[in-house]
Amino acid sequence: MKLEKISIFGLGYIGLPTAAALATQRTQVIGIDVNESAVNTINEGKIHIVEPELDVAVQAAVSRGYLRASTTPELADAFIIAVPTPFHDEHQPNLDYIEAAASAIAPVLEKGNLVILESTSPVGTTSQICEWLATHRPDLSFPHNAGEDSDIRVAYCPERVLPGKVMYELAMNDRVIGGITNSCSIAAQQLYKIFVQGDCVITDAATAELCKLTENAMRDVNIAFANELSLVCDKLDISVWELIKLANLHPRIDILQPGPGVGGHCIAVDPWFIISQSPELTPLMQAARGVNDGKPKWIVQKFNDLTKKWLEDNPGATSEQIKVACFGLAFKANIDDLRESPALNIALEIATCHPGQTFLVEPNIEETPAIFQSTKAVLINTADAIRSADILVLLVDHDEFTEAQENWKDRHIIDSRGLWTS
Ligand code: SAJ
Repeated sequence: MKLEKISIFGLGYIGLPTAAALATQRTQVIGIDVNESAVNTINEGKIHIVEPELDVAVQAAVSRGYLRASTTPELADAFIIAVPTPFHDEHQPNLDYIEAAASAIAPVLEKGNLVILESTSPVGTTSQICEWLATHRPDLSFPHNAGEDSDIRVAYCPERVLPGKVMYELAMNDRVIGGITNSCSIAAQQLYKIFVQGDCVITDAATAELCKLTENAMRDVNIAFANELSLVCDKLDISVWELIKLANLHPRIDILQPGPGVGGHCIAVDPWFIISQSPELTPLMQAARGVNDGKPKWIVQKFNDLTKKWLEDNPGATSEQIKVACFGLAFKANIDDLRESPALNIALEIATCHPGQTFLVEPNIEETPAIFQSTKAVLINTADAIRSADILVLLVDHDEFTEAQENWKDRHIIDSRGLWTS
């Protein structure tokens, strides 16, 4: 099929890198976003998010005329939807952004076009898109009822890239492509082959939807296992880091790493898309969510216990005198993304409840985040925080913290990542 011009809806952490990857292959790309300031930034050849190598790719694509951003949808050969899918209260998937994208695409659809959903979505969403588009465009036929000969082709192809390695993984990872019909899958496969060096494997839409959810749910369950072990080890006074290292020497054991909880927009959210459709069949996934969501509270409790110990070690001192430093606010190592970050929530809880000074250390941001406005917390650098703090709470395994040199044995530390005490 003709794929000379591709339109991408949603210019965030997935849409913009995908736009840049396609434009780098000399395909005309038009990115659509409701955020006017992001659109203006991209049209200047700059980026509004932090992701290694993305700035160079966008700059080159815009200056060579292959990438352009706009708030207004226009004609194209193919449309890719890469918008967020958060959840409502009670963890029910919220498809409002996808529905809005479908409504925006509908008026500019033409016979022969391809529509691809990349957003992580509950099973059935791709068929739902067909319904939404068909309602807006009764003059066109869609694959959910017209089959292989439909005017419009519709497929699901989930993104699978890891923040921090997006540009590399976009090109190298295999893709799972689930068309509503086989000709939809083949059309989508042709599009991804423009920039993907990995395999583009074809299945049906529902299997592709569940495949994406399965990948993240499995990771969540595995992290929960590591987090649960960390509680057991703490009680038994055993190093969980050494334990996992030793267990992983077994050829069929591969335990992940405990941390302060699971953050980001994916791993902590996606299992709910499976659970909400089959609550009675998913006790394991629900338990994993509970274990991972309980970890931040456990860390705060550890902090309160350590504060008591510090006061015992320093007779006559008051808790107002204790200076605390929280190392890391991002949801994982070496990124600036604070969305759904357990580290951020733990630091906020400490800054709110601790009567003394709280220092925040986050090498990837420049200003104290606004949510700390009503606290006395201030952002300082790693060396100053290590020097000045009485209690050190290590929350994110940023390289800068790994490289820090200190005699940790003499310090009061909560090390949620095993960097300084393992
Ligand atoms: N984490 C741990 N221990 C570990 C690994 C991770 O506590 O051993 C924590 C991290 O600190 C972070 C959270 O889990 O808070 C999630 O981090 P992550 O690196 O596991 O995953 P994400 O959310 O950055 O990206 C995931 C990836 N999915 C899988 O690896 C199965 C990525 O490939 C997906 O594209 C992405 O979700 C997505 O967009 O769905």
